[in-house]
Amino acid sequence: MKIKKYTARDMAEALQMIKFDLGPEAMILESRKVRQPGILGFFKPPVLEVLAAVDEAAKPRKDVAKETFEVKKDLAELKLMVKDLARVTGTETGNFARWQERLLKLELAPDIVEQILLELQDFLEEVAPEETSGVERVKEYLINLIKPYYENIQDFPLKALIGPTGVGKTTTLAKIAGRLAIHEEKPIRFITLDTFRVGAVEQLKIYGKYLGTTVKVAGSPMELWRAVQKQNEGETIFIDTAGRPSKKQNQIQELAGFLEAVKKEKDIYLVISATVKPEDAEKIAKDFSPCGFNKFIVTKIDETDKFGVLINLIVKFKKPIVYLGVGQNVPDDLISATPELIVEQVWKGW
Ligand SMILES: Nc1nc2c(ncn2[C@@H]2O[C@H](COP(=O)(O)OP(=O)(O)OP(=O)(O)O)[C@@H](O)[C@H]2O)c(=O)[nH]1
Ligand SMILES: [Mg+2]
Repeated sequence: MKIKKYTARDMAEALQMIKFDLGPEAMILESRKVRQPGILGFFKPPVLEVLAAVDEAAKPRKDVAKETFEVKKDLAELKLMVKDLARVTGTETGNFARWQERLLKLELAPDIVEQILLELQDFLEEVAPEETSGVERVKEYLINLIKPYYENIQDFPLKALIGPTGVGKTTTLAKIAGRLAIHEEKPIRFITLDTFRVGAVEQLKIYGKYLGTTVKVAGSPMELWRAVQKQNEGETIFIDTAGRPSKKQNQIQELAGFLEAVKKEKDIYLVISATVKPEDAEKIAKDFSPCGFNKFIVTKIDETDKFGVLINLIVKFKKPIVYLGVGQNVPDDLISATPELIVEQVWKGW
């Protein structure tokens, strides 16, 4: 008895190899799908490993022309059978590849998708992306992936919002302050560093008036330091800042200088719009890192339908997204973010 192992794309190809090599009397002993070796193998379709045997004492081979004809006939029949089987079992393109495609469509970063596929490999090969059990398993994986960044979050009564131009810093500041002042009846105060944009101070003053507080303008780090020293017990101070294009590193450094002058512990929220491309969001976070932000806020969730960026930011910068801005209404269009809520939001793009 001669036993040999063959690796092929599918059963049809394996059979062709076996018949050619061992002759038509060969028997299939075993077949199984295996992943190709190495990391890249995860992203390629699995191959078929077939163990075949032939009794060498069996009849001598038929002539080659006849044998070739028979192999071709067998092959055609087999191809049909394999196709039918794939249709019936719904594995025509392979669950694994389909998961990869769907996860990338959520705009999750390719390395995060790779991590999910690697860690849940066995499970995802068996379950289609349409099945609830598969979706729940991946959601649970993502929740656990971002959860560590939500543990022991501190909340400081001094808060600054920074970020690119027009992302909704001032509006979001008014939303958070509004929650405190209106819903919790806590004292608040506004300071703005935005002496740059025409109308910026007036914009904040309107919100201040609505929430029963004044606005102090700080034109230098020293003025900011002085304004913050006057903080009363139980009061929360909000610092609004001018939008800084992330390419302008000198402006970001200047902003970092202002924030460093405040020696108190504080929350620095980097505000990013959900409408930017995922790679741009990461670039913005990198560019603003000299300011030492400790939390993210993602705004304009209502203006897009792909939210993978939420998970990308948390995982890559190891910081939580604590609020989602979901519209222009102050203070209502603001949601406190939890890992569960973030993953649900991401799944809206599924
Ligand atoms: N759709 C939507 N619009 C928002 C959201 N947050 C803010 N906006 C709008 O975005 C625009 C800019 O908001 P601002 O708060 O002035 O933005 P900013 O970041 O302070 O802008 P600069 O100070 O000029 O850098 C306004 O029209 C807001 O109403 C949101 O969550 N969803
Ligand atoms: Mg502003």
